[in-house]
Amino acid sequence: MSASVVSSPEVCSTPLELFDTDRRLDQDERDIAATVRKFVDTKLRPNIAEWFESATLPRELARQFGELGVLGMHLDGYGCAGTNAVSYGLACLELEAGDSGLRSFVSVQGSLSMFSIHRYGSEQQKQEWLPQLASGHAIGCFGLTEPDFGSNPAGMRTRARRDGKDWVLDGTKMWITNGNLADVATVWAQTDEGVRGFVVPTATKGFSAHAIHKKLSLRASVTSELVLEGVRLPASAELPGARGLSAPLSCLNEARFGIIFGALGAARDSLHTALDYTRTREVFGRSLSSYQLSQEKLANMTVQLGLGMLLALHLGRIKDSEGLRPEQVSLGKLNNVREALNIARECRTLLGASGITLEYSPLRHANNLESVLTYEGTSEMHLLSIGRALTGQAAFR
Ligand code: TGC
Ligand code: FAD
Repeated sequence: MSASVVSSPEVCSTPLELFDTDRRLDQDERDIAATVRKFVDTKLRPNIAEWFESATLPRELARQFGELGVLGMHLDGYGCAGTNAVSYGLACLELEAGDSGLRSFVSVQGSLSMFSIHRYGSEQQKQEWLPQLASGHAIGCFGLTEPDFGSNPAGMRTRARRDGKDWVLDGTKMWITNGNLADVATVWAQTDEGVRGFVVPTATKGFSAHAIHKKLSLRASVTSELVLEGVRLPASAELPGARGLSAPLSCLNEARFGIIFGALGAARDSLHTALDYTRTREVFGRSLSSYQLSQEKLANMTVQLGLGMLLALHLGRIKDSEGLRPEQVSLGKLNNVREALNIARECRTLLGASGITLEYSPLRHANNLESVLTYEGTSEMHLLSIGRALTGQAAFR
């Protein structure tokens, strides 16, 4: 017998063990993942069903995330940890194993609000906002989507006009994560010179945020409409480096990258839950896990989870070396969210009726992943982005 083959089948402690992905990580990456996992398991997991049911996310979580060091962790300076992209991805995965709403909070703060200021802001904007956002003393949001322009932000109607040295902003942004919690909003608007970004303190006169209720998905997350009515800002509020639509779209690449890993956390947690349940649930006199149909489901889900993890790590390593092309990010986001949603739904079937309650995580994850499939570019937008890369033809319009 070959020495490299394990002689007898051992029961895996986790499905990902079969892919041996942990050993593809360096020690720092493993430590970061373990730290975030412990934080999620001890501080968040015990409360998450309650937050989901009551549709709340406590504001003080921001400080806790700040202390944990995950806010803007992949950015350099200004109180940010400056980790590599893979570490950031792993943190997203561990957070989303708790709930997509938790990962959303961290994505929006670090990859959209902070990244937009870090990449395109003036030194004064960076000094003013980044340290407070990194520590969680301030909360940020990112307003790109509008009621009539989601997939097609190029059509945005929010307008910024010059009035002397000031800017005056009018318009409405829709579906904005953290909108009601935010101290500062990055708002994208049309100007006579094209799309520009603005750092808007939410206490500015004329700015208001309205919480969106009755959500069936991402309930442990604040989603809001932002209304800007004659919001007057000094010239220094403009993001000086942001010129055109490519600026907000480049921020999306960062958040989408986190989702490539994050969605796998929701899938992993669903699969762990289903595995535990099927081992102890007896049907027709035997454990549910002993039936071939159950094992087929568990095996297929493990294959998809592992392939998603390999893809995420592969893209992460490319991002950390030469950087990713937007269509590579699309490929990862499309596949991993789609497969995570399939896994969460399939896990729910294994739980039978018990699976429809908040006592078990898969349906909560599946409901959340409906939002994740839609935000940061719908699956259709990512298909079209890959289609454009393959054919050279843009079929968006
Ligand atoms: P298009 O002509 O393709 O591009 C306009 C300019 O932008 C450049 N570009 C990009 N740059 C960086 N990264 C990308 N991903 C880019 N995609 C395009 C492009 O090169 C061009 O540059 P230039 O210099 O030539 O002007 O633009 P288009 O209007 O045809 O749109 C293309 C499309 C459909 C892919 C884009 O509009 C799109 O991605 N739509 C989806 C919108 C979206 O994802 N919105 C997300 C909002 S934020 C959010 O959902 C947060 S949820 C967070 C949470 O809670 O976790
Ligand atoms: P639409 O663009 O109206 O799309 C509707 C359907 O039509 C989709 O299936 C879409 O794929 C399809 N479609 C659109 N165009 C085409 C086409 N050319 N060809 C084929 N099919 C097409 N936005 C922010 O700016 N900041 C945030 O923080 C934020 N947080 C969010 C949080 C949540 C919980 C949710 C649900 C959304 C959030 N969004 C945020 C908005 C999100 O980015 C948009 O919902 C998303 O981009 C899709 O826009 P839409 O909802 O207007 O759908």
